[in-house]
Amino acid sequence: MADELVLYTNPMSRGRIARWMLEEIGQPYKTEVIDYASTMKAPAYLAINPMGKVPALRHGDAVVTETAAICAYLADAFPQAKLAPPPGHRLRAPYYRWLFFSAGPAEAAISNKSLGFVVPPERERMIGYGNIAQVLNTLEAALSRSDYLAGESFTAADLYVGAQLGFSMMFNTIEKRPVFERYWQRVSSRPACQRAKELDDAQAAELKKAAS
Ligand SMILES: N[C@@H](CCC(=O)N[C@@H](CS)C(=O)NCC(=O)O)C(=O)O
Repeated sequence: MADELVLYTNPMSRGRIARWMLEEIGQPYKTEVIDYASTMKAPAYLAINPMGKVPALRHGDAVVTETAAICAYLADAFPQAKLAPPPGHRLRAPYYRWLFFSAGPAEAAISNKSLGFVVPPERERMIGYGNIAQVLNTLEAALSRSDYLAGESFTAADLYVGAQLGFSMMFNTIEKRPVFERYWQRVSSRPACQRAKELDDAQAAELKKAAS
């Protein structure tokens, strides 16, 4: 029997990105909702993710945390879904590049921007992302060159970068640049993204109803 896939998530979290990835993979999985006010910092969940944050994924006895790592893990664990260039392939270079760029510098830059934190210009050289304009210009240039970030087809890097840009534009954390909007439209119109959205929206509505 195949190892069980369990996504520890909350529909109002980055867990939405991990669910989208699971829908792309097309394997059966279960979700366990972790509640911000109770189970998130309870010992049972801290044993899975000591950060007390979602998402986390369990695959048999393997646990992966960090949304980008979950996406990369699933792409490699289920190569038949063709969501990553094979290990050793040259396209692995842009694939890693944009996945790590988005999970590291871009995520930090966008989070800091949403908090109104501006790196003093004289300190930019010691901050991995420099400044937010540099990050967004770099992504804009990469996305202007081709439809996808690693070769001619959609990969987990597009899923992760697309979700970050899409959600950030939705929450007005970054400006809506036409290149970002076209890219988000392209990747979010995928059936797996739509299914994940419906499932998470339904789960969010259930939680809201249960709380009222
Ligand atoms: N770097 C982590 C961030 C995870 C994260 O911050 N998750 C938030 C929800 S989007 C969370 O669980 N917050 C609960 C808390 O910190 O108590 C990732 O990419 O998965």
